[in-house]
Amino acid sequence: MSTISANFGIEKALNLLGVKNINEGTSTGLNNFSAGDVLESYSPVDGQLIGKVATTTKDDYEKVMDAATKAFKIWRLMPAPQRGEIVRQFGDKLREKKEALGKLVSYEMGKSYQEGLGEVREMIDICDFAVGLSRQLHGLTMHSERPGHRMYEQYHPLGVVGIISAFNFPVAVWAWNTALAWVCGDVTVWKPSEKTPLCGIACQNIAAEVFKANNLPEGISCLINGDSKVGEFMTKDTRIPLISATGSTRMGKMVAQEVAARLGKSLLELGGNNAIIVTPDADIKMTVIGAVFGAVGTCGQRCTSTRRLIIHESIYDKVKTAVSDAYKQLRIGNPLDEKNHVGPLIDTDAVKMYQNALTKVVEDGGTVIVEGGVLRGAGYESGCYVKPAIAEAKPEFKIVQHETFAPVLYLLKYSGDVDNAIEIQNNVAQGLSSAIMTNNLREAERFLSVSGSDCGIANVNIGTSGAEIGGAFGGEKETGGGRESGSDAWKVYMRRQTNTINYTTELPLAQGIKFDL
Ligand code: UN1
Repeated sequence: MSTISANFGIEKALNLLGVKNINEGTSTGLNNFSAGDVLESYSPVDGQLIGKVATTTKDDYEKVMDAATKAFKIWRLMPAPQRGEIVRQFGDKLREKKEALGKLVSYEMGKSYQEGLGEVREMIDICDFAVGLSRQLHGLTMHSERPGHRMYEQYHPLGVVGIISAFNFPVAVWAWNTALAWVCGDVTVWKPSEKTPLCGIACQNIAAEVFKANNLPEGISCLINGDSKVGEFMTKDTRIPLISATGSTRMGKMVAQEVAARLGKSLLELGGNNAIIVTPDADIKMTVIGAVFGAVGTCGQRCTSTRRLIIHESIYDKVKTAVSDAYKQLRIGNPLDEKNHVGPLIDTDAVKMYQNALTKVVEDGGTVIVEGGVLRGAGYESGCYVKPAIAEAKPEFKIVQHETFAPVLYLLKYSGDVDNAIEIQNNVAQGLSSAIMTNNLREAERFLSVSGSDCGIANVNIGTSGAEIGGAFGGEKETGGGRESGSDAWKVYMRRQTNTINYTTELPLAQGIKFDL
């Protein structure tokens, strides 16, 4: 183990989470099935091998599905508020292990420890939300057109829900899905990103502990590991009525096609190309905080990261200077060290994509105003640390239209009124998150109106990232159209049934049809 892991308590955290010394490729988390190929998890923080995890073979997968389908038959019979009680216990376990899990997230994925803790907090929040929800899985009642008839709808669980999640939120996005799915009566099979398999095992261990303590089958929460081939076991599997997938638009298109081909449902949360509009009435100080956290938080690897600042020409130079000055304060380095703001990118492939974006924006005619570059030397041995960069660009540049998962912020200028900025903002393929900074009520309302932002999330005087769990999370267009987390997102995890009950001795037909025998 490296000094970093020793100094920052990583070994202790790995121990506490049961993910230390699993280096023989033994565990898929559920029942130690036979070992397939081995996934190696290297930390982008210090380049060290943290652990090895066995990938799931087709045979393993069948065993997992067997455990999941059997568990569903038990779980669905438990009253929803009792399922809520299990989720409450799970939330309590997360509270106990918050620091350790936050640390593992930071070490395996590279986000700052503060953001790692924030991610675990997001898991706890969704558990709390789900506990309340477990008493509110309600349908409507409606009046029947026939006398002596009653009509209502109810929601039943779907069955096995497949979850495919990305490296950037290696634990929270799983929890958004599982906490809701579990209270809804579903069981879950999760394929975490192959870049963060230990986070997956740590979560599985916590869930397994709770299910065991309650004499419930571990199959309620299953884990599989591997790349897209393992994901395909699920997308092609007719036993899985819903696949919830988070990741790139490219991945989402493949998942959507495979699931649709068997008429399954998919819940997709894909790429974003999120912008903040800065109008002449913006509070510049707030703009700077929102924009900088949005662009460099999680090293620009949130699907909600701020990629574009659309600034009115009258304040363009002022905002440009203020944001560029703020970048000078950024400390880049080991994310476990709380004095640093920005950690590494996930791997060296991500570094190449970052470099490519900076080359492309210049080729397209843009100007880099805050220089990027890969950091080398002591503390940066993993080769994954980069300098957050800013470039002046034009909205139509190909690279600006593209989501680069890295800390590259494009400054775009608009003139005239706010509708022009909204048009620039909407004129991309993605539609996840958006924001406007303004103290002008008319501009804010126009941004939120029917001809305003076309994104799933539209904020006023807040950046694009950092959504709370209480709202539905997701977006339109190439973002995939799915909604996870709060509001009524739970409905996608259930099947709706309309029930009509006749309590008379006659059998009148609907629509007044006569059918006398
Ligand atoms: C993601 O990047 O996939 O709104 C999720 C946010 C976080 C979730 C991001 N609460 O930035």
